[in-house]
Amino acid sequence: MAGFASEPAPAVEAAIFDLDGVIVDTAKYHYMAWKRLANELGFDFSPKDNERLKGVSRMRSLEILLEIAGLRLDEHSKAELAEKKNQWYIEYISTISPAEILSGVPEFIGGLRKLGVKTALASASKNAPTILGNLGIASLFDAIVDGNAVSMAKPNPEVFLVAAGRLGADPRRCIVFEDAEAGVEAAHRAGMYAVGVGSPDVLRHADHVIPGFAGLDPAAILELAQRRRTPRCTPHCQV
Ligand code: B16
Ligand code: MG
Repeated sequence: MAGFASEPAPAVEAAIFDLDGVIVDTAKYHYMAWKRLANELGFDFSPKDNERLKGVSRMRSLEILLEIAGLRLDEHSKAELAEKKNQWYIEYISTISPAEILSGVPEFIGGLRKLGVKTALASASKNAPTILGNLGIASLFDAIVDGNAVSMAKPNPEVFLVAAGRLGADPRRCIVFEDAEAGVEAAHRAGMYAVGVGSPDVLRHADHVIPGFAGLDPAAILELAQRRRTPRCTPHCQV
């Protein structure tokens, strides 16, 4: 959505949103399914362990889970376990409804769009289309990039760079909203400003941390990002 011709172009062109843990708390369903799998394999899996799985791909999540238990399995067994976990997860999210959209999210995204900021969803989840369909919020985004469209999982910046590309936005003029450490790192590697959604103790590397979107002023967040907009590109930057 473009701004009015008389308004200066916003320094922030686009806002990119993670899905799980930012738009909706599907992280709890991922946790339930991974815990069920861990218990079936004979070990426990704590919420603290689960932090390491947030934002990373399904197969990498399984590998971390097996590392925690000190288990080594062949590729075929790993594929079977990942599929089993995914079937449980699909069962858990099958009844997800708009009531589970996190507080203030539609208002915040709508407010950004009114200010002329383009919006995208960038999620590692291959189940994102089902979740967005059940929540009925696909129309909030100008572009949707999910785990089916990218091959490299966060902290690789691919998903955010593809989202910026689809929006025609300069990555250095994008803000990312993320609940996972891996996602914050991916945003920084993409050259983007990272707003952590959750606890500052977990999201230590985010440029700014918010507890959630309820009552959050879109203009205030844009101003913060614009003020802190220093070039992030290092020799490792993949922009
Ligand atoms: P799936 P996000 C990520 O979504 C989750 O945070 C992460 O826990 C999960 O392993 C990953 O999606 C893959 O999900 O198994 O549904 O393909 O946070 O990037 O929106
Ligand atoms: Mg997430």
